[in-house]
Amino acid sequence: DEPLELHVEERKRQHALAQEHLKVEPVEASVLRHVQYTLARRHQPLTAPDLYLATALSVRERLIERWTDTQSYYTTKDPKRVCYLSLEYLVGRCLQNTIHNLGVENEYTRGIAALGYELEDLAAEEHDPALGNGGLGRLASCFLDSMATLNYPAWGYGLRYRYGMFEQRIERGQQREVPDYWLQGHTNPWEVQRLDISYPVRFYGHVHAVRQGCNLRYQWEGGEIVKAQAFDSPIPGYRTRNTNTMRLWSSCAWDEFDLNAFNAGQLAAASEARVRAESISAVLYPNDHTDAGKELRLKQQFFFVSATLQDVVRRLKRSRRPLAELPDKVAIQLNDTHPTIAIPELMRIMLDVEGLEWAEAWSISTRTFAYTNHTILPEALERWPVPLLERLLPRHMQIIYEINHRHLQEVEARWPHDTERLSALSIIEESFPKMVRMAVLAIVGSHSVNGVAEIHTGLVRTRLFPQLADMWPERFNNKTNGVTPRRWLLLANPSLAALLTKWLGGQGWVTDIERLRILKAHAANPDLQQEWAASKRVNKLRLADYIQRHCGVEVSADALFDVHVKRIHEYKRQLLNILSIVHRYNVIKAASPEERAHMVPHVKVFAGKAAAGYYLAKRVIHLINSVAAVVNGDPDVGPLLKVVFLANYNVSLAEVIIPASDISQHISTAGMEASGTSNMKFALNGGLILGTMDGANIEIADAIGRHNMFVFGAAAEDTDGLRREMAYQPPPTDERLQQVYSCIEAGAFGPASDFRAILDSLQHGNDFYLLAHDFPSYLEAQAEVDRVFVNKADWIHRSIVSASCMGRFSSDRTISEYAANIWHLEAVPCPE
Ligand code: CR1
Repeated sequence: DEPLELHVEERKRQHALAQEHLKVEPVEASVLRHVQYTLARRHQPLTAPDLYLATALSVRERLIERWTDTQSYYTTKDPKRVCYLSLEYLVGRCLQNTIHNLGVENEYTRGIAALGYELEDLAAEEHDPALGNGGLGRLASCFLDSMATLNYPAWGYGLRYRYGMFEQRIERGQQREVPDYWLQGHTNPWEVQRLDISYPVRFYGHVHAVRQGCNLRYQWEGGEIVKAQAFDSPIPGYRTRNTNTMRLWSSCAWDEFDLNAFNAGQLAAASEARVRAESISAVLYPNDHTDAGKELRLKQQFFFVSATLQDVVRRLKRSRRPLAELPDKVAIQLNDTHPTIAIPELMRIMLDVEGLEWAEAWSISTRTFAYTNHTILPEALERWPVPLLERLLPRHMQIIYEINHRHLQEVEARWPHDTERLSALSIIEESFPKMVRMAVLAIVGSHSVNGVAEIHTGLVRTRLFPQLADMWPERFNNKTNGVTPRRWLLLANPSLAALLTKWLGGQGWVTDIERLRILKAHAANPDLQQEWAASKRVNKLRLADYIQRHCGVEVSADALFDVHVKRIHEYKRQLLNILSIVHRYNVIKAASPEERAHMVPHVKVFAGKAAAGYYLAKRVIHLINSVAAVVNGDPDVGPLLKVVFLANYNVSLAEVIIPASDISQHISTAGMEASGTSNMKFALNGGLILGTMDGANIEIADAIGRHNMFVFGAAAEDTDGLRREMAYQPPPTDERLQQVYSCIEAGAFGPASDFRAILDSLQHGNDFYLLAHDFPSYLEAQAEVDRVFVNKADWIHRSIVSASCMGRFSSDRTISEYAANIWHLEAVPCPE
């Protein structure tokens, strides 16, 4: 017999061989291995859903190697990390994103083809996880992509909702909400349940004071304990080994089952606690911009924040560091006010659990936290009733009072006897009941407060929190949003991506979109123009096909594709758009055949969800669909005007729509859209913008040249004055707009009663959103669009110039700014 050592050596050799084999295992073999051994479907015919899952599992293996390497590298290096706290992520599909970031697209495209499928078709099998409402959640996901790509040691923390954003169906022209049980019916290959990582989270209970020497110490006790269970998703950077983690918490009962109750025959009582616990992470609040004002919502916020901070403190302790070093080791970014309760929770941990003194604890806390504001709409500024906080989080309410007391003392010292200032600066609003202003708490407790576009940051300083900006001017800063060129160009627009790679001599642009600027000098080059137009056409055909399949409406790729997609909201003014479409319809109907022959054919594309309880927004969806039905069925109009509403707007649908636009609309009432991020995606994909001087439109216009954008409407600084003037003396309604009202009232698009609320808001309201006011200049801008569109060379020139000047709007730039100026973070590239 061979000596034992040799045997061991041989085993090692075999192991190494197996490892090697794994590495070079062809894609087909790896996918089939998963079909056979993971899915246990050896003898069934291959189906697309199975093959998608097997492919995802195969890709995941490669991903996990990098992930574990990165995490252990971070542990060894122990660098400063950033924790991005967000109650929303709009991840989008993962398969192709992962394949591209790993740089294995050729292998996988070929391998899947060998199995008789197209990779793209398999990718479409993936359910698009929608754990967010709109721009804010999608921004968080773009940020995670950039942080990984730039090799920043980063964690995204959030909630793993069982039901994400509702699925929107359009029935009889109206929105119906269907629950989105995104986890049902399949395993999610992009997450790993960390059974070893869970924390208790307490609610309710009482505060107990104990004397310690000459000090009082407080203890939060009793109440209800819920378990936070970690689910991790790898976030791969693009062409780097670094793979970060998005950790989402799921709630479950602390004691799986109350056995005593069960034994006593109280079956229902025994599972009650479980149901209550699970309800915390059950559903995303599908409210865009409104404070849900629900106890459950506050529970969600605290649940996610408490688990996250326990995780952060545990990691610090594992590296044997005292809490005093927290700000050197961790930066915590609060994505809007939703995670603000983290400030009193960190204070509680330091004071009550770790025994620190207030002054030190406060210094640690403020140096750790930074806050991003995403809106100035008053309805979105969260305020929690004091009685609710006292009941749900009694110790936190005490701490908030103490923070406020010390804060107001500072105010009093700087501005003695200024009661007006004191009440404006107070964290507590003296209403009935009293309210905690979460934004004020966030600002008082952070070292940085940022807005998301220049105009927005200005308004945060001057309109929203002038006294706070006065007190701490150095705290306020701007970080204009950005979008990841990986998902929004490389993945969503393969034909344009190929063109860029060819013209820019390589794929370097994917991580450095400033390089697109080179194209500007070639914008008039006929070869480039011709390829550019061909690429746009491919994307328009793809969208036309989608429209045909989903709405049964045939549209021509020669028409001007005019797109308005985003959450349905009064301030975003989808209503203004559909009213102008009714006007266009009237003009076409009144035109002679000769005149019609000179008109530019339009395809008007709408998509977006309305919050379930937002009555007016839902009426607008109904109006759009009703107008669509009449216009699309009118033989007089034919191809000159088509109107479609695409149901269930989400990341995947955006990927089809955005590359296909000629024009996209970003027409919020000036001063109301904080930034917008889809405007960036459209422009990056060569679409031109029809917009108001609002949010990031202003900076985009600066970057691409204002003459390359179609701008209209009141300016932000004039809106208040205009409203006052109009209230004093209502101006006459534009004749064309009056005619549009009359059509709707006469029942041209169905019973006028269906649209009564809309008409009332327009005719008897005070035109708060300046719809009537902006209508004439909006029509003028549209006429200009039509004039330019007929000159193909001019149009393409503008399209190339604007895309090529979009370098500033990569989320890579945004994240570099956060890292340098707020987080003081260094890149930690993981060696290959
Ligand atoms: C803003 O409305 C911005 C995103 C991301 C939204 C939008 O203009 O682009 O945030 N705000 O910064 C929001 O959802 C709750 O506030």
